[in-house]
Amino acid sequence: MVDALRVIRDDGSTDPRLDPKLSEADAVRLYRGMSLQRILDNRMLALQRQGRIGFYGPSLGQEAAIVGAAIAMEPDDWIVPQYREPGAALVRGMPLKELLCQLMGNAEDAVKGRQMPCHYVYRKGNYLSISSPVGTQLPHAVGIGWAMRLRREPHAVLVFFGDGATSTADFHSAMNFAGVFRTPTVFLCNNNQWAISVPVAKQTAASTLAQKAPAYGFDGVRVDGMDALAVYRTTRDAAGRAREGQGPTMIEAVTYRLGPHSSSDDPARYRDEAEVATWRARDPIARFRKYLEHAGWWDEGREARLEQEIGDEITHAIQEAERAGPPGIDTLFTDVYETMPAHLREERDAFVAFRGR
Ligand SMILES: Cc1ncc(C[n+]2csc(CCOP(=O)(O)OP(=O)(O)O)c2C)c(N)n1
Ligand SMILES: [Mg+2]
Repeated sequence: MVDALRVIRDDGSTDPRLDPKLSEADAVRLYRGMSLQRILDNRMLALQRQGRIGFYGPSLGQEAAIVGAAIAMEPDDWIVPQYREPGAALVRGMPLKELLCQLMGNAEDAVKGRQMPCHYVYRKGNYLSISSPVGTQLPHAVGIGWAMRLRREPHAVLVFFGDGATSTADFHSAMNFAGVFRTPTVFLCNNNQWAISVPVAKQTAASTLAQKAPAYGFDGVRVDGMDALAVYRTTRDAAGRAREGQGPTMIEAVTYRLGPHSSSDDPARYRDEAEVATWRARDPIARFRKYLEHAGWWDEGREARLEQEIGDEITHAIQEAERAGPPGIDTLFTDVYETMPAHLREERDAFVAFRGR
């Protein structure tokens, strides 16, 4: 088992010294958020195979490390995602239909089809638009935190990134700036053991990723990322310290990418199924369900109702999103200049006329 902070024991009981003592309602909300992300992933991978969306990146195995962290943040805090965190946007209130419209890049997509599928943005939930290049979100997140300090806004920023991102120059710049200027940043590294086909052992010679944080002058904590309560507790505490002006924390959530990197990847070509099976046995959703059952908050009936409800919501969202058409052709020309210059107007008019023919 991973050498990291754990709260939920194998039998579903919790370590009393570490248990964040969630209410039943909050625990069920967390479970629902994880289940929604899991069911959504499976449905979207199928939708991609049917050609109804172009691309998808699932979060299978990382639900606790994503939803557990997102739920620990306050509504005024910011979330800066990597690209595997639709579950975080959804728990912040992003409507499923809006998420589906982004995947389809249609007229009702907030970013008008200009981003790759899975590059969600949810402005109302302080959920930043995704930047594709690995690691570039880290300086963005630190910059948001620095701006908050300058404006004396007592909020925190949670930034997600992968093990692969720790090899980028942006990781170093962001961690160093955060340490020196004590920005209110929670660095959440989802160490899912792989960066597409590169294993974490080829990513770093350090024995953990969390141990990099002290070199930048702040704490790094290693938690069992398959344990939603461990992730929740650690993130909640780190965000609390950040809001009080005590600076950044790095959390290394030890997880595993149970699925492919994306719908374009076949992990059977580079990793051993036996390794996957070992990690599958630590499934974060099954683990949390055990905890709910142990607390007397869950049973077969509630599980069946939840699955049905989520399945229906997704089906409804797909139907609604598929009703929207493609973005208007003129949107190719908008949003670059506040007032469109004459040459661009001319090009647009010519293009629209050409399309009309
Ligand atoms: C600068 C850059 N190089 C390469 C890629 C292609 N790429 C996309 S995701 C990825 C792996 C990232 O791995 P990790 O940070 O561990 O995140 P994970 O996918 O495991 O969640 C790579 C190499 C990219 N998007 N940007
Ligand atoms: Mg990774």
